[in-house]
Amino acid sequence: MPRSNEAVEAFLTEYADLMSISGGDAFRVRTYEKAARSVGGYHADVATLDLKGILAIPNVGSSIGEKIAEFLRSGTVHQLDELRARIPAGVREMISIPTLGPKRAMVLYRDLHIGSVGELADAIHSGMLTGLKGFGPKTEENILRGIALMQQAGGRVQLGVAMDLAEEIIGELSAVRGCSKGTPAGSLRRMAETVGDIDILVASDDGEPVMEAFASLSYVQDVIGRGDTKTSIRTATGLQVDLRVVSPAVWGAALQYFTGSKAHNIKIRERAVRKKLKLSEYGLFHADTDELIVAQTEEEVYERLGLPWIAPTLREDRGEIEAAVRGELPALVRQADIRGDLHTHTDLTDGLAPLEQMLEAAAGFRYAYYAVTDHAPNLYMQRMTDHKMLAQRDRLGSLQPRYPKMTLLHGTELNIDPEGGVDWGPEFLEGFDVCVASVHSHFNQSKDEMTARIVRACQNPHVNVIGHPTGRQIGSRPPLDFDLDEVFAAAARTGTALEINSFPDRLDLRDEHVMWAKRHGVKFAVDTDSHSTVHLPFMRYGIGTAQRGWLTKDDVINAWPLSKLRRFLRKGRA
Ligand code: DGT
Ligand code: CA
Ligand code: CA
Ligand code: ZN
Repeated sequence: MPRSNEAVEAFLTEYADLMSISGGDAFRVRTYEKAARSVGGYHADVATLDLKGILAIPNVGSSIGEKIAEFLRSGTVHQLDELRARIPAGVREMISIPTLGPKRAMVLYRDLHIGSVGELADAIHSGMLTGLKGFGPKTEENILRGIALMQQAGGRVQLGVAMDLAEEIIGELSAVRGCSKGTPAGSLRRMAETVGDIDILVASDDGEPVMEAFASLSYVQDVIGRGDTKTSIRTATGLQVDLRVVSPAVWGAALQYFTGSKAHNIKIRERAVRKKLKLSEYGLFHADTDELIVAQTEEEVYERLGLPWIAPTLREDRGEIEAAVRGELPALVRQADIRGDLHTHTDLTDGLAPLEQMLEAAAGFRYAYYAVTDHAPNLYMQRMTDHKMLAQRDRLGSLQPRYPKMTLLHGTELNIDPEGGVDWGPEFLEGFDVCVASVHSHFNQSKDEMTARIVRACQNPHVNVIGHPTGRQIGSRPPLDFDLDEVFAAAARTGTALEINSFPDRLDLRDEHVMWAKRHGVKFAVDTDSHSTVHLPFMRYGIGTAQRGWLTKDDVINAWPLSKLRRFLRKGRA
């Protein structure tokens, strides 16, 4: 997603929150929220648009359009600055508690003069909120959980945010003379779900111009440290970026070193020591003579240690070195193996782009098949009806001839009700090519109820994929509480795939759970859950997660040829 769209989405969202907390008109607040989402999902980079172009974005009217133009011109919007000045920083921080929300934050501030996250936690613990309208014990518990989630996130950012910024920076540094290559390293290269800081490695025999270019990038707020081989900066959003510049001659050793993880590297270095070798970011050396053996490529470094190259996504010391020794590393699923996406939306429900646009964009990925899975009727605010669903199916059929190489599948995303039932009965469900089913309500059932609910959904002969199985949202919503072993066993037994939702704030199932589910024999669908064309590229994050869970293409149903996929989707039905 273009960074300027993200920045505009963030300022519109903040504006809506601050309006809401200062008692602004609810309808106007909603208008800004809608516009924020539209800009975030818009296919073109807003920074390249004139006012007329900006006003063509859905849900953007003239007053919002002018604010966007002002923001793009000057980096700020005066009405937003005024609101920020009126509302104390502590209260603004309270809004970001995912389980509180601006309205309740306003009540607490106005009626109880609670002005910070810390004061709020104290107030709950001391019983100050007891009896306050709209704050039952359950709500208080939720707020405390939200505060804990926020503190756990502890300044780490989501993979998608970090990757976008890293790739932009690498793009700019690649243009510097003498710079022969650049790549993300650290947790980013390992595709970890969150990133503490961004590490970038660049190869050049002349570090100075690269450091100079880096320190003067537009995102730089502070230069934390600057040297010949390493410079660290902090961006305006508080994210640290470490840049290392090494000679191309030692690229492989440096890349191995700075990719980590620390735990993986410790084991690798121990292995070197046992072979009377020494490994550093400058190369692999004989321990006694300090003579350089290899440094140029990672492959050489691993090979000289008696190992095949190990993919960065595996380097977490979860058994990859032992597997490498035995010659049993998995042939990891790659993005090129993916033949289609099985969970996507259009503007018939809460997607932002019309069907035609989604299909055009999907065709750009050279998919062999593509499923449209709009929300089913029980998610009431989406206003789905049987009639609309069938009309969409007809439209999809009539668009099929445009895509001779991409089979269009008609699906839906069902809602798993509290008892494990779904929106439609078998006759209607039979008409879909693929059904995703997800939990979208009643998140707080007991563990036993939640387990039974999802197991029952797996037992439904028409449910093919459990969407975002744990429902967690990184940094904002905790996972559902259910017995993972029971659900994994049920999914494997019934031929129900579990989703790896590629949305960077979900990545659900997460890596460890993927590994765990695979041991039960579960199959997976790596899907984007796209609500806009700009979400389709999120597939790479789902693939990263699948690789971190040690999956091969045999484990991933949307890496299969259509005929094999279709058999799986029948679930043994005639
Ligand atoms: P993060 O930033 O918390 O998401 O995780 P990483 O893995 O990116 O950690 P970071 O940024 O501290 O360091 C990047 C890599 O550099 C790390 O994975 C291994 C290597 N590295 C950094 N400092 C050390 C160190 O003191 N000892 C060793 N063995 N490796 C280090
Ligand atoms: Ca890092
Ligand atoms: Ca670092
Ligand atoms: Zn969805």
